[in-house]
Amino acid sequence: PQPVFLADYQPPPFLVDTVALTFRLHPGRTQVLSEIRFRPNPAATPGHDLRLDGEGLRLLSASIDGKSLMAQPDATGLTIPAADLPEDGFLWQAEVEIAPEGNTALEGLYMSGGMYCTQCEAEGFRKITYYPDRPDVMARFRVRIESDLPVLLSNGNPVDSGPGWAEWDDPHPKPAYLFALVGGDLVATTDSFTTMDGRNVTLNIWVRHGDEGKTAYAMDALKRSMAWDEQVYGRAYDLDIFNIVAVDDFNMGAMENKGLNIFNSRYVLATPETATDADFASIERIIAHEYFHNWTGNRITCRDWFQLSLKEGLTVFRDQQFMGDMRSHAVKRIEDVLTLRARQFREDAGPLAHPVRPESYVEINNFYTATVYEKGAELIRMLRLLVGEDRYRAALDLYFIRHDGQACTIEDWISVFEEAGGRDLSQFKRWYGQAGTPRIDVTEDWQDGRYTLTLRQHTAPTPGQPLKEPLLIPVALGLMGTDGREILPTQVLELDSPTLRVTFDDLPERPVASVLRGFSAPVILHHKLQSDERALLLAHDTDPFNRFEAGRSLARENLHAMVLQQTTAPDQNFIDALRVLLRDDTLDPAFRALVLRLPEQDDLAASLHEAGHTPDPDMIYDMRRAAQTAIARALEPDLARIAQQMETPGPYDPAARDAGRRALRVQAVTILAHADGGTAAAALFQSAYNMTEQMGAWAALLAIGAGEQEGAEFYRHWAQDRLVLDKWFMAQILHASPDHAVPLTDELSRHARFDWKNPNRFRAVIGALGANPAGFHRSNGTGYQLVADWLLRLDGVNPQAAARNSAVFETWRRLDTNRQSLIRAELQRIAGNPGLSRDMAEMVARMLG
Ligand code: BAL
Ligand code: ZN
Repeated sequence: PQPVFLADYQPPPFLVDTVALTFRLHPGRTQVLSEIRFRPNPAATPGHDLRLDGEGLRLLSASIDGKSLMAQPDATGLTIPAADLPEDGFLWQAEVEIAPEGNTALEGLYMSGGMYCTQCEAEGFRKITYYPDRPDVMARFRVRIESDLPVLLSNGNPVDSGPGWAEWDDPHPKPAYLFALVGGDLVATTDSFTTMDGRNVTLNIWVRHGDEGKTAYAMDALKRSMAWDEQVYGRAYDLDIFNIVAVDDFNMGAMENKGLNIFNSRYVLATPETATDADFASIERIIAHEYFHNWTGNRITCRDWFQLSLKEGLTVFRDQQFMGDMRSHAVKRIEDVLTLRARQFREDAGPLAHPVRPESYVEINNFYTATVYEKGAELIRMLRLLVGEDRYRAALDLYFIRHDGQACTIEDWISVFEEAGGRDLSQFKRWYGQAGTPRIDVTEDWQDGRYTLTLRQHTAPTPGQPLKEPLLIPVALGLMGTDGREILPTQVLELDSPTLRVTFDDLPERPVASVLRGFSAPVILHHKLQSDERALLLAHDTDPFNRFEAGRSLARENLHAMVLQQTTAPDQNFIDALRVLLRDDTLDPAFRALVLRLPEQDDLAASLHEAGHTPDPDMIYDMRRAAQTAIARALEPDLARIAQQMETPGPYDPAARDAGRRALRVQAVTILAHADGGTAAAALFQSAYNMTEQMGAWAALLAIGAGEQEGAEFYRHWAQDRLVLDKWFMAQILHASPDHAVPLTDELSRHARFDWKNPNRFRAVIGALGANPAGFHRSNGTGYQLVADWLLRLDGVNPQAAARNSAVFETWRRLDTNRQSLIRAELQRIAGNPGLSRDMAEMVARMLG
């Protein structure tokens, strides 16, 4: 397949005013009737043929202005010659047949547990009917659904309904990717919200019978999201009804279809007994994210898919702000940076690296990535820092006024910041086009009372981009005195050339620099500090992110030393610093939990590689465990005290305060297990009244090779709850020992409840092996082989999910030559498979480079 290039963009030759669709939902032969009113696009050259996208459709009839025609579809659509098209516009009518019951790719119209539902982003609408399926064609949709199913939903407001039918009208022009339809035997939780402009909005969350008791938190999160977008961005909801539907089989987390959000059920359904605090937080975040898309994505959408970050980066940034406001900004920022490093830095450092605005793609589904989403959000965070909060808000106001109802580009976005921010941002714009994570090296000089700080930026080559230009990088800096007092409060330096030197005179002593406060830019910082300086920042930095970061750097340096010198314990001063932190009851428990958590195996592999070493997954696993054991032995009484002290009496409250206490308690028990043989964890498992502690305790047991009896108990109790069952599968594999992980995954993949066509279940089993580095990277290659076998099998039914899971191999080039050749062989085996999907072919080709 040919790649699509950003540089080749052409405006659509025809625009669409209205779309009327009739769906006759019927097992075995669903029919879709379309009436589409086209007119020539004044912005395009005249005289074009009409090209409509369409895949897997059986065309029954077609006509233009009532005159039937014999269209000859090809594999990707059909073309009507210009000569057959009336000059001023025309009505296209067509009747197609589709087979949602056989649609395992979960794209277009498909079935999940007896319910009809859709997923059209990015290019799923063409699997429903013939249409110019591109985001810059925005039209008004009216939909009629005919079916015996009791609940029939589509976008917009309900018009009318009767036995066996329902009609919906969406007054807001939208691209086809935001179309949605649902038909099923569903039950709603209903509430309402009155907008700031006085509109009374009905809110429904539709679920399968039996799940209605699990929607309260999602509904609460929705109402808080609606209020927040009004207060913070001045954006109100614009329809009379907002429907959310939970679906078990879903490729993404959720989808922001206008007025009809469709969610993976794991991001809707929760009770204290079945969902962890992390699940509750994900639900809150994703409900907010999809709701926020109503303005950033739906009313203002993307001109083409290269601009995807225009809506995704911005909406992630908005959901991050919301979560910070709802919970804790400090903790949220640390968690976001941990995710960014784990997913986006990893992507940026390997063969799948691409710019926030890619220049080409074969399959756009392969670009719903951490770079487009999370790095995209970081770019907006930097823009806000560079122009200031007030001008950020002014820029957003301008964006909403100027571009409402339009399909836009990154250029449109940058322009509102240039105008409202009063500055030229052409250099900043490079961030959108240049892949790779910049590295900043910091050096210091102290002479005669003059302190000089030198910052140097460098970005390593990435695929297709051998040379990098200097970026505009905001670096937030503060200076601390050795007594722990702040000498210089935060100021933002703008590093816009390869090197920046700043000097500070008249300082009473050599300061300790706190660089990149708040993680002010998505970069890898190299700033050598003595361990007592790090300990000082950990204890006293006024910036909570850098306080955390000081602890993390200490941990990483200790673990690196253990791996490289094969010592079996971290330095005493690291353990002492942890003890001080653990005993400081003035500190937020959630913050303490984060600092106590050692860097993950993958973080250590990446940082060792970055430092010029070849990471050894087995050694990393062993040394991380050895460090846990040493910490557990040294801090046993403190950890035991914390485990008791952090008990939350109940009833369960998912809010940040109690969630933080539970996080610290579980973290304490997890470390403690390395000293007490799991006694505290086993006790917590038995006494837990919520899934967070039950799951946390069981995981702590699994990690020390115990927990078998608890696992059996867990299964007996939860086997009928499909979301909890995902946890049962996943935890065992994630925490399995290196030699047990592959055989266990193989065994569980034969389990009667391993429904591999369900994306959540596939991720919980095959995905979990990839998330267990020492297990996946067994040097005999059995992990690679098992995963490749499953990817090939999944590719045959669901290419999008298979391609997404294939990114597990993206770090292969940093490994030793034996592992590299084993992975290369698996990637080549996949690449050579006849009938490989376009999705998978592109991913594997990029990884093989
Ligand atoms: N637009 C796809 C799902 C999401 O990012 O909200
Ligand atoms: Zn999104």
